[in-house]
Amino acid sequence: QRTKLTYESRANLAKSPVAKRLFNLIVSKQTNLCLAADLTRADEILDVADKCGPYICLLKTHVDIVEDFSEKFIAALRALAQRHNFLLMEDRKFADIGNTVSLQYGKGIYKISSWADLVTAHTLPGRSILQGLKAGLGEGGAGKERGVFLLAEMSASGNLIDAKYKENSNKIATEGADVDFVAGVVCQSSDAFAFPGLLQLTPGVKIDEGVDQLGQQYQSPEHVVKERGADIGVVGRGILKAASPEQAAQTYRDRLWAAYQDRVAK
Ligand code: BMP
Repeated sequence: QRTKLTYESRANLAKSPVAKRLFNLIVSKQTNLCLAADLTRADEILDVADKCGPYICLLKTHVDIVEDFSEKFIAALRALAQRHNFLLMEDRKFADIGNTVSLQYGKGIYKISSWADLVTAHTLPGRSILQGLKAGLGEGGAGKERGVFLLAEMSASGNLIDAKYKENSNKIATEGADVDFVAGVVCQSSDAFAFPGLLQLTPGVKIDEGVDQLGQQYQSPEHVVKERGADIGVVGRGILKAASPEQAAQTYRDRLWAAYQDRVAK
């Protein structure tokens, strides 16, 4: 059972070079916290990335909500990622035909493949989503370690994903020629996939469990790690809206890490 194995042992099983790097980073830094930096100004994102950087393994962006996006912002974000040793994930949730996805990944204003270590994608279009992303590596991303997390479940109440969709998403993540590009799965439960070389990224984490006004559903750090199989917990507003985001990041990091240690000890 993958949830009983340590991150160290799973690093050796990973087929994706980025997944291997992320497993090892989690171990060396002792954090399985991902910060969802959902802020709309570049300086706000850089500020929270600098303050929370020591406590996170991954910083997740929605770059299309940044009102003053610039190449300078990306350079500064990459510098912070290097200084504090975390990876960058652009949560683009690609979901189109291969050709369109390749353009969205490599071109346009954002040139995502040139700076994001990881991206997210829906499995809705099928396997061609992986081929499209690989094609979009282009000049900016070619030769660099890049990978994708595929969505197999969502935290939104009333979402349309059923058991069959989840099972087929697992097949796309674990079978075929492009699995070396898949670093993990975004999901809500450990039965979404079994292969221990992939990472489970689980959003919808908050110390105060409950729902927001727009369908988001929250579980505690302990619950997502111990009951749902999360390898990395994603926290946005639980940190961003706290009186001290830095202190909140530390608390989430401590609780997620303790829950992981409990999980593998038993
Ligand atoms: P928050 O903790 O503030 O609710 O933020 C959750 C983050 O995780 C958001 O960036 C959202 O886009 C993302 N997310 C999610 O909430 N549920 C999913 O199923 C998949 C996601 O990527």
